[in-house]
Amino acid sequence: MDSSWKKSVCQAAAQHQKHKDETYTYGTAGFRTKADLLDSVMFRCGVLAVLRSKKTKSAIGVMITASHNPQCDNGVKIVEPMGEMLIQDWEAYATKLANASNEGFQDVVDEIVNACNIDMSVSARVIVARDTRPSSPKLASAVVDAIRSLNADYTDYGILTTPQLHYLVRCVNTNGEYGQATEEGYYKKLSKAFAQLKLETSGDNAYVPEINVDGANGVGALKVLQLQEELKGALDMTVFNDGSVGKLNEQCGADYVKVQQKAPAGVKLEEGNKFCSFDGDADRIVYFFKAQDGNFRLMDGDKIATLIAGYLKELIASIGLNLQLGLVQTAYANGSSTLYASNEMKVPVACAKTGVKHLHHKACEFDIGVYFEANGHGTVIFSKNATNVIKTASEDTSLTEDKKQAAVRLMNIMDLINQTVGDAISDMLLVEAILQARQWSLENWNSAYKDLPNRQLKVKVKDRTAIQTTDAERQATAPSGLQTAINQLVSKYNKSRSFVRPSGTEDVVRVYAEADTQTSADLLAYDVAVKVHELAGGVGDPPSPPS
Ligand code: G16
Repeated sequence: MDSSWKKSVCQAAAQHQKHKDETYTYGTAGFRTKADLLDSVMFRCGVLAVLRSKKTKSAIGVMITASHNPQCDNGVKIVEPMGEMLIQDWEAYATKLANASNEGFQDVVDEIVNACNIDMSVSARVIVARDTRPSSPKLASAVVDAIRSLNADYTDYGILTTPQLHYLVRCVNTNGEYGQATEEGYYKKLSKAFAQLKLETSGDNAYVPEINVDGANGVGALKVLQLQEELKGALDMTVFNDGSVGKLNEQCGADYVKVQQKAPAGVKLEEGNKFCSFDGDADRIVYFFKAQDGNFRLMDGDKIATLIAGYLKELIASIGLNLQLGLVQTAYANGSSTLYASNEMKVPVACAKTGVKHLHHKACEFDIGVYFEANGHGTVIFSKNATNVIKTASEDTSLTEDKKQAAVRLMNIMDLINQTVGDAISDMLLVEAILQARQWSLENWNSAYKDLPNRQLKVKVKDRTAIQTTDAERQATAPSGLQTAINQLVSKYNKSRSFVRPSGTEDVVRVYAEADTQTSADLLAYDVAVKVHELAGGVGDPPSPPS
């Protein structure tokens, strides 16, 4: 077999030397760290994407982004042929390749080729995109260097949201069946489905087709404006934090709003108006508003998930379809949302580890799997069976007009949803379509259930892998004594719960606590954070008590 590729990839790799002392970890959503440490990682992920493409005989996606992290960070997400995150077996190869010494690089490539039985003569195709970070163009060119050195095909789409790249990968690999493989095709697919979901309404309608979007000073702000043109007035969007003044994710964006439980900077919170926040690569969304009592109200991923699941369940029942709908959450899901979904909505609820890759996998167990993290990252996936059953119903002339209309609505909903991954733009349109159908304001939506007060904190430790967990991250198995201490602290408060886990995107341990009052939730989170600092090698000063 021609092995000239070895020489060319090694020559190219020499231009992208690994930092000798750096160890790279494949985290919750790929590699993520300070941008200036990532050149070799990007090159090697480019190599890995080519190998994966040869193995699957399909196009593979590479997205350069650090999503919700600060602007100085960057990262890479690798996308599978149908638009999912890289499969777990290959995360191990990615880690090994990223950490190979400069001298050992070719050996690790050979090892992957042999272990996966990859035919290097097969053609490969990689699709590349990046977010708006200043470091992204250079890192994207490291990926492209790798692809070129292996003589593979590639398309560099420039600046896109992460979910747009996931969409494009699936379009390419389904020869357009999922949609047209262009950015324009994405806007057209979504806006067509949204227009068809619009209902004629009259009388007492609390829904207003207007929304204020906090773009996190990132790519979502740019793309939502492009969508606006295609929507042709069906939804009036005003964009804040569009990147013209502020910094990416700084005091704005979905993560800031969710964790701080307050409106982002740059947004004037006025009663009666509807707001949402995207994160840095527009794969998360949370809604918020100023309630009649003058207070800030957050509609997080849990509220979005229950809105969607409730509506889909009703549509399925109205047609009389026998499809199992389930909801997948993580340990961060507010206890009230889980109770509401299982007791009131009668929807089965599953719990997965943090990371959409885990939730997506679990959601595949249902005919219709709604999955959302509380942080606003989520989507809905329809099994092949569900898709066929819904399509058949939409064409069934023996059904009553009402049932047929409901089936057609479900078809349009399937088109509106980006089933490959959580997508802030698509999720926003879906929420708007449901609110419109229900004739609801955010106050109406919010009244479904009341969140338990909660608090999230971060603790800096020497080595966050000292924290180990089990039971979908709800219990800590290491360091010794930590879980017992958490149990004791939790028992001091009513309706309380707390857990800790190492972040897979930031160098911190995350602490979550909820309880019957905000004061209790704040105190519990603080007490647990102190324990983490004490037992898990905290660095710097111990956490400060709540003010
Ligand atoms: C990524 C993942 C999410 C996860 C988040 C935080 O989001 O895709 O599933 O919830 O990181 O993870 P961790 O708590 O491990 O830091 P994003 O939007 O930053 O890509």
